[in-house]
Amino acid sequence: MNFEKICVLGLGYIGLPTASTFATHGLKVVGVDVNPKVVQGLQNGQLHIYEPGLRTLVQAALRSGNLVVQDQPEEADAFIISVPTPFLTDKRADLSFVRAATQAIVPHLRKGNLVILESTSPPRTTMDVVAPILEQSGLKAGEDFHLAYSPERVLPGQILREIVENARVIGGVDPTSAEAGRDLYQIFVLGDIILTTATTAEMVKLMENTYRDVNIAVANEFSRLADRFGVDVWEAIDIANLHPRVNILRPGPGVGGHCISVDPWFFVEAAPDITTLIRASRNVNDAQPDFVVEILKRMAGGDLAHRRIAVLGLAYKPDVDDLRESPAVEVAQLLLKAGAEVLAYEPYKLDFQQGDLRVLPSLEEAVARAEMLVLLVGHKLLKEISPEKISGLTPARIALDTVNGWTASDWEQAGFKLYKLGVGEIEP
Ligand code: SAJ
Repeated sequence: MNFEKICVLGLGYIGLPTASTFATHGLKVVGVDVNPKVVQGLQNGQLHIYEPGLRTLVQAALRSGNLVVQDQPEEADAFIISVPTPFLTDKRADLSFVRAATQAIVPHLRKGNLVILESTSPPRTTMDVVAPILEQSGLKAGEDFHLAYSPERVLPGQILREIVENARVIGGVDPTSAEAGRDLYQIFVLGDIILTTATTAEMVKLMENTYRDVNIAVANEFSRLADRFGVDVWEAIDIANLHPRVNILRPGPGVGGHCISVDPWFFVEAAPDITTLIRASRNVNDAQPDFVVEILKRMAGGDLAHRRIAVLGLAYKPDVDDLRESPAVEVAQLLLKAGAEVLAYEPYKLDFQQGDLRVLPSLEEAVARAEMLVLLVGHKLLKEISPEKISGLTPARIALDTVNGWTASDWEQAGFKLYKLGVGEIEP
């Protein structure tokens, strides 16, 4: 199949890089977003999200004239749906954005078109939710138009490279739809393109993130065991990982972001009777912020009320500006709830505010009155803090490192008692 013009619905972390990459590869691309601020910003070359290299790519796409941004889709050869699928408070997938975007395509759908869903979705969404909406046009999926599911698997922070280089799975509602999807993505994808069914592709996406979540959960549970038995979990993991068939991930303050902490719930929702392990793993990871607060409470002598704690890092993982579902934010909120005074610093989001939680303008201000320091995110620039320099800026002399980002001996030399998550202090 040949493509000259496509419509990308949803210009977030996935849709915007996808739309821009197609545009810089010569396709006419209509980027669509329902948020007027996003549309106006992009029309003026301003981005609402941060991802290394993205600004340059978007500006090149706009300058070439191949990318236009507007609030409505229009006729095209292919439509890509890349809108969010958040979850509701009861952990069920919220498909309202997927439904609305699909509905918006209906008036513009023509015979021979290709529609691709990229949003992470519960199994069977393409077949049972998207196809029936599109068929309101009077056209039949797999007969009159092609329909496929192709999940994005790029890692935030490395999106622009991975979008091109990663292997891509394309699941069609029929084999011809998958082939049409391959014809589209091979315009810029250098990785392998694997064709399968739509529901297999949906499962693959959820399985990858669930696998990672379960593996982080076991690492987090090991950190609690190490804490109890007087062992250094980081040392124990390094030794265990020398085994040729073992690769334990890293414990930390919890699992955040918009993918790994969300996607496993889609399986649990779809099949609650057969997802015991997946649910348990989610619960272990979700409880990890409580474990961090419990350690801080021990360090504070049993009570956190009125203790001044410098919270370093609020992002969901190192070197990104994304605070969605961040366990570090959860730790900060739990500390506030326990009556502590939280002095937060997040170098990538200085304007962040959530209830009483507010980011201070500098590291110096966060530590100036602190009694304790806690490192919650392994941002490069937080890991590189000099303990000697910090000791002159803060009255605090105890610190907790939840990500194994600091070297204990350096901090001890600078006069700190450094505790680490997953390092039991019980003497052997
Ligand atoms: N984390 C740990 N320990 C680890 C690794 C990660 O606690 O050993 C935590 C991180 O700090 C973070 C969370 O897990 O809070 C998730 O981070 P991540 O780097 O593992 O993954 P994401 O959410 O940024 O991106 C994932 C990736 N999926 C997989 O690696 C299987 C990415 O490839 C997907 O495209 C993305 O989800 C997505 O969009 O689904």
